[in-house]
Amino acid sequence: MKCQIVIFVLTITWNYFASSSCVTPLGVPSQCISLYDCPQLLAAFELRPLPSSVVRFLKQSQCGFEGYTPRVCCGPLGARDETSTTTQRQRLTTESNSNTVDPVYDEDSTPEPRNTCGVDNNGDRIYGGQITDLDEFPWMALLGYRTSRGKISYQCGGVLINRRYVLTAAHCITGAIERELGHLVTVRLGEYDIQTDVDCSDGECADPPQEISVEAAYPHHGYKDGNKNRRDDIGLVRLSRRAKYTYYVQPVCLADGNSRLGDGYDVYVAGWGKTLEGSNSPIKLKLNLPIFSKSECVDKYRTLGAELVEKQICAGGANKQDACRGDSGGPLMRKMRGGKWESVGVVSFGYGCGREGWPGVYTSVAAYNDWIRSTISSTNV
Ligand code: 4AZ
Repeated sequence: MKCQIVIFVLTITWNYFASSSCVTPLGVPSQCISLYDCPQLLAAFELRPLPSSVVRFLKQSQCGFEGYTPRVCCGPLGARDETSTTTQRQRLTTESNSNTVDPVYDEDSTPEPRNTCGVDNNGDRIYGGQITDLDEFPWMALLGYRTSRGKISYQCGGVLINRRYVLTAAHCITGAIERELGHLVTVRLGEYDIQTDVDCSDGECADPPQEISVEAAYPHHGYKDGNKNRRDDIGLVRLSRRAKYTYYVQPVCLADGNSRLGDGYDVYVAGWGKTLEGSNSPIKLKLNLPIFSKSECVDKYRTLGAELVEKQICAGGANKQDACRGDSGGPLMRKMRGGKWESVGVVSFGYGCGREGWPGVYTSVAAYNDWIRSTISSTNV
């Protein structure tokens, strides 16, 4: 009898594990099955040479063993690559099929849907200080400006929100930055260390960054250069071609009305901005900050003649813990329940950097969610 119970329990357990549900590294719900029953991932082993990003993806897909056979959370491989999307809804902007004109994709007309945005495969590492891991925050973008000397200078940040649009600050697109630095001409995606061509960390190397020229930039109409409170400091950059989603290039989710952010709530800011050493960081950095009381923040900034509005968020306020010059346009982010990331704010301004009691000011993404959607849908033509 005892033996029968044991066998019964084992059978149930076996059936349970034989096909348990799981979530793929790209955040797609799926089943944990034998590698040999998953043609998508099995096909990856045919790649020669096997890229390190694919190896990592396969490792992340593993969800156990069946004897000596690995089980995988079966789904599309790493990059939801362009070949699989070519059969999807596709319409052309022009009557011709010329190679010089990129097709316009309907899915570029909206931010990335909730089921596919905000997937950061990272999260199983111990971080050294504030340096991010190679594959952390794969939606981070660096904005490049052509200087009067003809060089490209990377000075602002942004986030990829679908294959064609980067969200940033209005002051990174228009106004003083253009006069003082130059015209925004390029966006770099999948970057980690701006000093090296191929970025490696712990024996893993990232794909080279994707450098995509800027087709158009749309600062919010309400933004006025020189306005002390920097209201409506938000803008969109349209890329001249679609970014390719890879392990190192992914879109972030956008906060909406449901994203509640109380005082003290834990958020992150990331970028390549100025550090305590005084110059911009060559490596992507991150910083954990608390949301700062909005009413206290309003009172503080009022003393400087800046009337903050509803659509702004304050975060930080601790000594030497802040975003700074060069981080502008980059995201304030939070990890949602379920592990995906959404952008809740855009780095806008502050009273210097890292002054005790002086939080940084961020444009609220939730407050401009409708503006982002309508701007994308009307410009993706
Ligand atoms: C800037 O100049 C800047 N401490 C960005 C953020 C902050 C200050 C300055 C917040 O881009």
